[in-house]
Amino acid sequence: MVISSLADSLVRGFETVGDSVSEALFEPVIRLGVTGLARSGKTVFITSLVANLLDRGRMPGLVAQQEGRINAAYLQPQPDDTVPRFDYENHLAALTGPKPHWPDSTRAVSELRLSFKARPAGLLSGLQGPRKVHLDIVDYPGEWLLDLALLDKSYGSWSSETLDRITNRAEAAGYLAQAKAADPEAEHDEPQAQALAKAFSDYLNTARDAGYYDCTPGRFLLPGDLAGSPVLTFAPLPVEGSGARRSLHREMARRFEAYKSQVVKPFFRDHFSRIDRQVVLVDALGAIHKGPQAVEDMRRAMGDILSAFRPGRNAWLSRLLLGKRVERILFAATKADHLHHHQHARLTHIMEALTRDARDRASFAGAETAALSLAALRATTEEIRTHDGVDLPCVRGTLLDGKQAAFYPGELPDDPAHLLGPARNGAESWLGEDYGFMAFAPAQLTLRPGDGPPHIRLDRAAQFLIGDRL
Ligand SMILES: Nc1nc2c(ncn2[C@@H]2O[C@H](COP(=O)(O)OP(=O)(O)OP(=O)(O)O)[C@@H](O)[C@H]2O)c(=O)[nH]1
Ligand SMILES: [Mg+2]
Repeated sequence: MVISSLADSLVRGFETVGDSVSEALFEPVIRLGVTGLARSGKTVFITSLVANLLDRGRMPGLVAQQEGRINAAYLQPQPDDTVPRFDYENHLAALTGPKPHWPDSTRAVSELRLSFKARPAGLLSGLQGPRKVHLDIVDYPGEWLLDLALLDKSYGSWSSETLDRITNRAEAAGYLAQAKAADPEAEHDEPQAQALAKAFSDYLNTARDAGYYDCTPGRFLLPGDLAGSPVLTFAPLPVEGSGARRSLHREMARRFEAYKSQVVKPFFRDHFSRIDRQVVLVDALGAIHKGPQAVEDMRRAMGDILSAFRPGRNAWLSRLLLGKRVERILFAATKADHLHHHQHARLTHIMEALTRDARDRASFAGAETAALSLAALRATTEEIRTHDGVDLPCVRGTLLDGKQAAFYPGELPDDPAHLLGPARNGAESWLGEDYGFMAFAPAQLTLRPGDGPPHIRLDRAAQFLIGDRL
């Protein structure tokens, strides 16, 4: 324990030295983390952000662009040789090709470096020539942040909390029956351990699809290279004490500890601890469509995700960060092109309310935070349709089957409490209003030279996240 935390501190120490050396050479590096739960819009966000930073015709909200200070922006090989590169070209081809479609789901961390040549702002602008600023964008699943809470738990306490939480969920019935039939104190038997782990990860996947967001351990959903390895072959069992030697209980507990030290900690050490700016993407409209329980669950998951940005609560993480902090955090509701712009402010208020608890409990150790609603890739146009004598603000787009449709999603409340209140009080469905959700395909585009793909407020997001450093 002592040795590993010492080693962690050393690694951070060296990185800090490395960062300040490149700062000293006037090539500052901004490390931007992009996260969110599954399907929240991370891949589309990064792809469109990069395309719009390369071709900045639609980025008037980025002050350096507005002031004509960005001379060039270009992609470069990223500095981390062992992290997969974010597959920008293929994702962009999917979104903007002749048959536009959404990119495939991504399951692991990836990274991309974009470099700018920009003249500094203000007085220095005339005196200094352009300097280089590097932007390293890191895409990682929000579920991995939820795992931070596991570090404080023993196998026994994690098991009992998890079993308590899922006991009434229909999706968990199959796993719970298997867990009940197992004898944790019997001798460890690998096929049985694998069957339990498989049933538990099947449960996690079904639960996530059903709208639950508390689906940890995160790597069970996104195993990548670790699929089938012992660190992912454990599951919660009703256990007491520390378990007999060679028992199923003892082996599961050992693997739980291995998951913490060999999966969770390296992620925080190698990726999370180096982030300067962070955007947390949230598919709030998707959750509202699924119903009150999904909204409540998402609110809780957001609270847990955000606790990673208040490291005071976790001694290990505080030691690892050595006082370094994320300087800015943006909470963005994605896919705002599903709403007519007259509802965008309401979506932003809901976003603010969803994260308020987490923000109130402690400020993010001095980080500046903001909330907004955006569409990384605008797939719709707006129109007013009259229905039963009432004007409905609609959006129109192409459905996944190629048909055109106009769509009215329902009226979000002025006061977010009208959604979050019932959600918190366990309502089964929304009273009165039904919130629709329609899956639009990306629109066919003909881009003018110098323009990136169409978006909503991506320039404002970029200004908040990196504008002050350009
Ligand atoms: N209309 C619209 N839909 C969007 C937008 N961004 C994302 N989507 C939808 O949301 C889905 C998920 O987007 P991704 O960017 O793949 O989300 P992700 O967070 O990378 O998902 P995983 O990699 O599976 O975790 C897409 O397939 C689209 O259907 C947007 O700006 N507008
Ligand atoms: Mg993705």
